[in-house]
Amino acid sequence: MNMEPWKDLAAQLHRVQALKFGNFLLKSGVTSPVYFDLRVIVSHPDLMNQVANLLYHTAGNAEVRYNSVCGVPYTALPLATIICSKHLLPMLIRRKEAKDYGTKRLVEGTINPGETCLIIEDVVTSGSSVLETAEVLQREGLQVTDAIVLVDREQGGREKLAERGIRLHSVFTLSQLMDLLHTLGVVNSETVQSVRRFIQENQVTVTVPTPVHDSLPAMSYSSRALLPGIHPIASQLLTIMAQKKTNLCLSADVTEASELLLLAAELGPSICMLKTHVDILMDFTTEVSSSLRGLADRHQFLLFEDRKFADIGNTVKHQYEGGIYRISSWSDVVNAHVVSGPGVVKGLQEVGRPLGRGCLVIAEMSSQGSLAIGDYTKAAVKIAEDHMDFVFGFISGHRVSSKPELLHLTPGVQMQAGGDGLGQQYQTPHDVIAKGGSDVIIVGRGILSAANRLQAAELYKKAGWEAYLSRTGDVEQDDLANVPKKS
Ligand code: 5BU
Repeated sequence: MNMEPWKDLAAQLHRVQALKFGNFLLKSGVTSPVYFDLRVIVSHPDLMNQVANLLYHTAGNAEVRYNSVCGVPYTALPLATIICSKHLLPMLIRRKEAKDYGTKRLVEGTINPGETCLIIEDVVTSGSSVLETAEVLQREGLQVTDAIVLVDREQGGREKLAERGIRLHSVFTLSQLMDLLHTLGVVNSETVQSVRRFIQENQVTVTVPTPVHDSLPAMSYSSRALLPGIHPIASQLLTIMAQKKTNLCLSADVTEASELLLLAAELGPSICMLKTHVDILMDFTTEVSSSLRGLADRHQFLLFEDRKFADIGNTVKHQYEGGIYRISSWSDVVNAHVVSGPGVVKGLQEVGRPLGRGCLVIAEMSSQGSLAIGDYTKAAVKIAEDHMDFVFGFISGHRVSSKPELLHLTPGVQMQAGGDGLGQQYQTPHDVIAKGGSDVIIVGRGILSAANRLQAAELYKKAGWEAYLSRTGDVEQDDLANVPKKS
């Protein structure tokens, strides 16, 4: 084979300092004799074309069959663009930024489920970024069989990807690249040796985590209710859901107490939870909250005051316990924004824990442009996971934690995806439960605006339950027998 194109590319990469030799402290704390910064190549159009060409030919030489191409963001995105433009191939773009709740797509372009998408990447070390992109594509129904990379650092990524059914083909392995550079007289044999040693001594052994979505689906509500150390409120809710066959929470956003109580009485048998905003009632009295409590106990559903506490610990303690609403005295569940840090949970916990109450952390919001995304969501998950003796789950658009003890409740649900003109965004029960891996659908106007609210509630109950069964493969029937019946 004529090695000139490879040799020339190796020389060019070195010339533009896309790879450097010396002593580089990596994020992991390890010192590496070689460092790649392939982002610089975007400033060199000739080089971009050269790289794109060799990536394309590497796929051809390996006889890879594919229908579309997707670059791992960001460096490989323009490379994929060049390949697709030159060879008239359809491209897909994977969004890297955190998903803005339910409606923003994670993959842009025309997705034809069943087709095969080829992944393009610049450097592979552990293989985790290729895998992340592959999982996003696979969730859209695409097949991912092969990935093409400019440099395989030979530190275990190829094997990791093979474990997940993805073949990795490289334009260069790091050893090949070193040999070429040595032949070109750019590096001395000492450097070649030290890179070889580095490769041998730095094999990535971490197991690539299974994606949050895929880690749970088969576990039934009733088996999760029995997990050791699960919060009693989570266990109670899961048991109710399994026994009543409903994952529907009614968001009872009405302004008159009589209407609220009527809803609780009529729709109580269809729901696992009733969510309130007591501060929108025109006529709240303590009799209202005690009647609500009575109805919840009679029809076996939990009460959730959607108060969204957000202040410092000391203030939320008073807001939870006192004032006219005395929320902690009747509501099983409350929720909190964690914008103020973990103190909000600690404050609420001082009041709620002795009463056996539970708290949901707001990890994402359903409204358009919500700032609860990305690192904020991650920090919210951490706060929840650090306080599992009081926090038993999340408000989020989809599953954000892989811990089966934590529940996910999702607002912004209607039978059809869309919005309300004031920023609310809707997903369908199937999107939320089957695709997103959430546990409970929270429905307000989808039911409240219907001519027959009970009938609408039954439809949501059925849709939510069917989505759950499609996720778990109907394991509920078998597991239900193990759940102790409530006396
Ligand atoms: P809807 O009528 O189904 O749109 O009502 C949704 C309810 O859920 C409403 O009470 C909101 O206050 C609540 N909600 C929400 O819509 N989105 C969120 O992110 C959170 C709460 Br947190």
